Amino acid sequence: MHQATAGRPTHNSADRPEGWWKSSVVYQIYPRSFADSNGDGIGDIPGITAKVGYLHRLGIDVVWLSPVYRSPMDDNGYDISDYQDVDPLFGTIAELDELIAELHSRGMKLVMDLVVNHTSDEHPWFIESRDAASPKRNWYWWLPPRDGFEPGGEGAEPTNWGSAFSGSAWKLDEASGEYFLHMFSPKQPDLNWENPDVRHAVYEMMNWWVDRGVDGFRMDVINLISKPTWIGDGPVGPDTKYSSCFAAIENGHRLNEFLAEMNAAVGLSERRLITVGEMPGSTIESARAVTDPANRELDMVFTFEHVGLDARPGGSKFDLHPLTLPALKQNLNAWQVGLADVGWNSLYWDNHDQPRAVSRFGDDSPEHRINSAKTLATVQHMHRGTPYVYQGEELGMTNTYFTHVDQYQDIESVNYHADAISLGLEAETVMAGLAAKSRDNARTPMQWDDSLQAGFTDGIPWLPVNPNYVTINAAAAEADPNSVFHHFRRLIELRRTHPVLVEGRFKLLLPDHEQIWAVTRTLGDQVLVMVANCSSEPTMMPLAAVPDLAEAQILLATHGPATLERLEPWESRIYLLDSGNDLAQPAP
Ligand code: TEU
Ligand code: CA
Repeated sequence: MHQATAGRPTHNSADRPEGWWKSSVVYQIYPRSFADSNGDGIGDIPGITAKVGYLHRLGIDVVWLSPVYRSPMDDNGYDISDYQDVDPLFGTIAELDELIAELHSRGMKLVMDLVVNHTSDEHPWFIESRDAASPKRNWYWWLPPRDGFEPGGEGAEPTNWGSAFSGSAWKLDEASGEYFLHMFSPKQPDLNWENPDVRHAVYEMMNWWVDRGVDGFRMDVINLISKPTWIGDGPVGPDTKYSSCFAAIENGHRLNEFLAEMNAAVGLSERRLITVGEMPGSTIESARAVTDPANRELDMVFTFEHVGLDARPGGSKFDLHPLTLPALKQNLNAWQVGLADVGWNSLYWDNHDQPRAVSRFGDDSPEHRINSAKTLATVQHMHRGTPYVYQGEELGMTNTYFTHVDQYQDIESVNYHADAISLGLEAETVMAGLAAKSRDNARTPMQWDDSLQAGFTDGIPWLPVNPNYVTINAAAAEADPNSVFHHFRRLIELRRTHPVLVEGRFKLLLPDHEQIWAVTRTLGDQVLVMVANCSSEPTMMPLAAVPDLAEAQILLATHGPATLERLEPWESRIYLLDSGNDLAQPAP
């Protein structure tokens, strides 16, 4: 029993057996855009509580709630000014307690977003830290101007690091004449985790939430918390003024030490809380170390490799780059193989920072949207790991395709547009990058029904509802047994009825095939075979490359009975072979 949790409610093992999160499916809610209960056009906690039944019908085990803490909302809540209070925009602590109780009453769990690489610049810690004499000065990263430069002078920033939201990663504080580090917006100053007081203040806050019944944490850019001992310039790319601060800082030398200390101080493993670390720049090797249960750090990480394949290497995420199926298959396969014997994978196609899965990896045209949304889900769930469903993915919601820059609200998108135009990029190119990659694609309101504003609000939504809500909405999906919603429900159900889908050894077949994604999962004498056509053209399956499926039982398919060999556009099938390995080998 670790000291910090002495006398605190320990885990009730009944509903948190060892490794329970491996067989779970997590649903991410972006509160601003999920459901508005008071007509102010902004989603809120009572709106979420009213939809718990919907999530239960979908079969969801865990809800990950993006930040609802007190915040000036410079980055929609990822800039926190009070970790132990709910922002009035989203509701009250009491309403959050009601949501936790509602979820727990149905055997579901709640994961909070832990944003502790940085705080808001309106957090009392930073307000105190601004005073150079304050004991909280080194709770953040303060440095004098570059040698030989006056504060505020051109190029006086301590290093040439660029922020993730464009511009320098350093901001001058006129009063003290020093600069503070902010890897994201200037209203998101980075905490100094070298300072043990900072770390213990964070652990105390986490324990406070666990005592309120929270079941785990999604940890925001957690692999950025260990800054390098040498703070200096980095390499600058061809068409940028700044070096990438991520490259300089990610996966720092004390990261594993800090994560192990956090785990012990909060009893993350001991209390069997679910933990996932968002880790831009994480590698298979770093993920093995972080998710190895023997190291008692985190359960899983969010890697960014597969969501970076369609960006020009070395360029920004908005520099579009053609994506091929072999590249995507092989990247995910590498992580399957890399964490097959140690650690565990998270599985996601999108979230509140990524464009919509069906528009990016599928085909969101009316002809193929439904089947490609279903097939992307099948492909994901047939990989070994914990699946994450982003709100609306279960409906096949699409990108929003804004046509004018003024429609964008996301700080990253707005800043990128201004920066790119100032660097002379063609407006058309910039708008094409935003249409494909802007985070606002994921943040348009949830489409509940075909009434005004898609049933999201009785007011005016903070971001326009996607006009296709008339056909794409939860009410229509639940009423249609062949909808994307029911396909997700059946997939999630399969995890309960077929342990092979959770634990089964993963094997990629046909790695170079341009259209077909085929895999097997094997557990004892149970073998699942997935064949999927991930293209908008029909294709023929090379039968020699897959196990003999003649006698196999189909567990889930997007299309009706078909010839074994021919796969229609975006057609996928999951077969069950149930008599041991000899059948698992491709037919001779
Ligand atoms: O995102 C971190 C992150 O790397 C992304 O913002 C990235 O820069 C890009 O948007 C995705 O390609 C986390 C949160 O998920 C994001 O919403 C916050 O804006 C960010 O951290 C700062 O807290
Ligand atoms: Ca509201």
